[in-house]
Amino acid sequence: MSDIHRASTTAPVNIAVIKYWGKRDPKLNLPTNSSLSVTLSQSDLRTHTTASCSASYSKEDSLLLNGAPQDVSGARTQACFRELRALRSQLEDSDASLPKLAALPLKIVSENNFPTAAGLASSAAGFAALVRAIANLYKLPSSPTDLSRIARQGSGSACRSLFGGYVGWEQGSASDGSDSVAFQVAPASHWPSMRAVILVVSAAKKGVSSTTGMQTTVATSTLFASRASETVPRRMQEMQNAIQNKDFETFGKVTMMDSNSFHATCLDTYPPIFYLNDVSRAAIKVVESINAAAGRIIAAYTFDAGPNAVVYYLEENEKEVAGLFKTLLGEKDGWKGERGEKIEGNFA
Ligand code: 2P0
Repeated sequence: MSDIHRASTTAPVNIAVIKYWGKRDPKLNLPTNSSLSVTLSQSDLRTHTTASCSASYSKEDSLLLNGAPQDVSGARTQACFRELRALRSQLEDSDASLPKLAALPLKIVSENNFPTAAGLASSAAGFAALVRAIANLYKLPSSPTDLSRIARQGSGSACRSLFGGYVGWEQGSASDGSDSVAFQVAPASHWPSMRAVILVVSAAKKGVSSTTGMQTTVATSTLFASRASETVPRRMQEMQNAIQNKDFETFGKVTMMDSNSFHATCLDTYPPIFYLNDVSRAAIKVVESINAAAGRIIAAYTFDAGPNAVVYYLEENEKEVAGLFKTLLGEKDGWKGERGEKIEGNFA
C-alpha cells in the first residue's frame, strides 16, 4: 500500500470595495485596474480544502466540491497545478531525500460552508484554498504573495483571499504577471469593529459570467477607459487612506461610488449587463435612508456580479443598520431571497 500524503487549509471569501472588472490578459487573469477587498471572517464564509497525493490513486488528478466531482481539465485549474508542481520539482531536484510528490496524482476535496450557487465569490475562496492546500502538501516555502500570484491564475479575485483583513491587488505592468499580486493594506485587528450583513436576494447562478462580462465591457464600454485609468487609481489611494485612518465616512462613500461605477460600466456594455434587480435597488434606498436619518454615512452597500447586497457598517451602529435590515427581512417577503438566506458577517 502506497503512502498517502495530505494537507488541509481554509480560505475566506473576500468582498471588493474597489472592484476588479476587466482583463488585459485573460489567460493569466491580469487586470486592467487594481482592486481592494475586505476579507470575511473564516467562521462566516470560507472554503475548507484537503489536498492529497499518492501513487495508489488513479492516474488522473481529481477535485470534489461539496461532494460533487468537478472538471479539472480547464486552463485555470491546470495552470495552478502546473505552477505548484514546478515549484515542488525544484525542491525535489535540490534535495534528493525528498519524496517525489510532484509526479503523483492529486486528489482535492473542498467544502464551502455557504451555498456555492449564491453568487458569493465562491471562486475566490475556492482557488485560494486549493493553491494553499497543495503548497502545504508540497511543503513549499512560498509566501502569501507568491501564492497570490498562482491563485490569480485560477480566478483573479482569489489572489486577495490569501490574506486576511483589508487587501489590495496591484494590477502590475509586467506581461508575465510577476508583479500582479495581492498585498495586505491592514490586518483585521486594525479596524476590528467593521461588520457586514449580506442580503441574499437571489441564490440563482449569475446570468453573465464575470469572465465573459469583463471581456465584453473592455471591448464595448465607453465609460470603461476612464474608470480603469483615472477613477480607480484615485479611489485606491482614497480607500487605503480611509482604512489607515479608520474613516468610515470616506470608506463608505468610496465603496458605494465604486459599486455604482462598476454597475454603470456594466450597463454601458453592449449588449448591456444587468446584475442589479429591483430588490437590489430597494436595498440601496434603505441604506440611503439609514444614512439620511443618521445625518452621516454609517452604512455602505456594494454589489458584485449579481443582485446580492453586502452592507458594511461599524459595530457601534449595529442597531441602526443590521437592525433595520433584520426588521425588513422579517416583514417583507422581497427581502428574504428565494430561500430566505441572510448571512451576517464579522471580520476577524
Ligand atoms: C471583484 N468581481 O473585485 C469583482 C467585482 C465581480 C465584481 O472579481 O475571471 O471570478 O475568475 O478572474 O475573480 C469576479 O471575478 O473573475 C470578481 P475571473 P472573478 O471581486
